[in-house]
Amino acid sequence: MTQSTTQPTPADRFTFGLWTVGWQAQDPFGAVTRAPLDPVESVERLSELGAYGVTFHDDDLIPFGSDAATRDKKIADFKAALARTGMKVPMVTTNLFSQPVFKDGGFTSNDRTVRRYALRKVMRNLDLAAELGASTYVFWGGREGSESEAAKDVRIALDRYREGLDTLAGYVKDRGYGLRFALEPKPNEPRGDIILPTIGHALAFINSLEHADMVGLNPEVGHEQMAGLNFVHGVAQALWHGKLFHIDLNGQRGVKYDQDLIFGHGDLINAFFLVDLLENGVEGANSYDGPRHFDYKPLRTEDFDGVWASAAANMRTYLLLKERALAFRADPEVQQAMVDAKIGELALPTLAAGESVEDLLSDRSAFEDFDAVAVGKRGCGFVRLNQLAVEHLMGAR
Ligand code: GLT
Ligand code: MN
Ligand code: MN
Repeated sequence: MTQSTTQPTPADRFTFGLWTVGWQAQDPFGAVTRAPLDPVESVERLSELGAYGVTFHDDDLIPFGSDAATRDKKIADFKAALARTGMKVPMVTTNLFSQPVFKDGGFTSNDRTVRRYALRKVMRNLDLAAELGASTYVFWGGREGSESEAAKDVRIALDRYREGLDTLAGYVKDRGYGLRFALEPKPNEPRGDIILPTIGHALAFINSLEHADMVGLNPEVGHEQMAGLNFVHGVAQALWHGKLFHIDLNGQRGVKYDQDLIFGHGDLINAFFLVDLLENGVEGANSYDGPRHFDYKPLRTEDFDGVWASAAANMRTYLLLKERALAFRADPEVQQAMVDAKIGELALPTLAAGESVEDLLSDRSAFEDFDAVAVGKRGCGFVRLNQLAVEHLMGAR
């Protein structure tokens, strides 16, 4: 293992939310354990570590309630740091969850005045996102939900969610901004139940939008795993629909609260196959070429040395997994095991080119003469393949 391949560079396109390294580590049971971090310092430190860029919520950069002069100064300082370091801002998002006004949601609050305020808050930040050259605008609806079925009619809430996104997408198109929207699903937390809880729910919802062409997904590792779902499967389906617009990488250990661990510090085997999917996607299939965005929380136990160590750990873990995934694919034994397991055969259409249903019906080998019992006894060879993956992952091959 050479150091060079796991030393991140901007070409790897690693990005971090300002809210990740800047998390002060307050949780429902305890106070902050770290001082606030200036966004300028985050840009500089992440750049030194080899990152490509940063992302932010409006309130991460400009504290909520700031006056116009403070706002202008914060933006100017941030822009200067970007110019000094060459760091980019590929994605921007809105905080529609921290302030008490959003306690029942932004786009789906029962209170119409809150919904109108939410739209204006997003519009103002869309202007800034466009100015900074971002290409993706994320919508994580953490407060769009309820704790009681009596409190919200989900069918009507979805009408309002759609209205909000249609209005904002129309705004982006009218202004000629080069932004696409990426919805980020999550099953629960902070609300008891969140609307658009999984990748699948969000994909179906997108189909109902007026500007569906410019709306895709920003799935997060931990959010699917909180629901016991396989993240690699979800991302593969998002890719299949051409809807993987962005991705939030982190770690999660099973069905529990949202841990936002360092990438790879949760389900490592799933992380290995995720990197394999992103880096070595099946030829011809939709592939992902966007930023590798880390949305994690440095552990509450850490000081600032631990914060920067954890930022570096995300990138190094990703690059190590990429290296292992490439070695896995290049291993002749793996290639043979894939042939034995008929991995390539799945790409063959089930009917031959030009074959009709009548042709299939008259093909005796497909049914009358097919020995289903014998074929049913045949092993698939998947264990061997999986063990080879585990051995590559462990550095044992
Ligand atoms: C919040 C959430 C994340 C989202 C961010 C974007 S904010 O920290 O936990 O998963 O990606 O709004
Ligand atoms: Mn999360
Ligand atoms: Mn996220």
